[in-house]
Amino acid sequence: EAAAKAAAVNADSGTPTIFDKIIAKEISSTIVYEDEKVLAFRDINPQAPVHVLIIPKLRDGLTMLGKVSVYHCYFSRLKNSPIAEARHGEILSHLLYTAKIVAEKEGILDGFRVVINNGPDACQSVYHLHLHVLGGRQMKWPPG
Ligand code: DGP
Repeated sequence: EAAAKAAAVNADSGTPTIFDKIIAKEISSTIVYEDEKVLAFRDINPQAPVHVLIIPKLRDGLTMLGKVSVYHCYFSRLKNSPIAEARHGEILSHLLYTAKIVAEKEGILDGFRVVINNGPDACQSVYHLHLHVLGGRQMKWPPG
């Protein structure tokens, strides 16, 4: 089953990232929630007592939420990074709904933050769309 998943992931149009290996369970992670469409696991470098990443299992042409200006493409692979289109509406809403499920499971419904770092200017480091769910401490605004 893991091999089938990996093959499906490799067939999509985005460049494979470390998150594909996490989905295929080739790299271990602490999974908080999983269904057929999304995987939620603890960030390796937590910025809050609760720091969970939520990713779509099949990127289906979706790597980023929005386009990166070519002037800011430090890495050539970003030039063709697939971005959200109308057809991604269902998975985008499912990702956001999963943030609520994760917050509920982690006991942080009274206050949590959902972050998407999009593109180099926002310090996106893994080009597989992901939501950060942060909580368990007082958040500050504006974020750095
Ligand atoms: P971003 O900077 O928004 O692209 O966030 C990427 C996050 O991914 C960053 O907070 C660290 C996390 N991360 C990177 N590699 C791994 C990994 O192998 N395992 C886990 N659990 N998290 C990772």
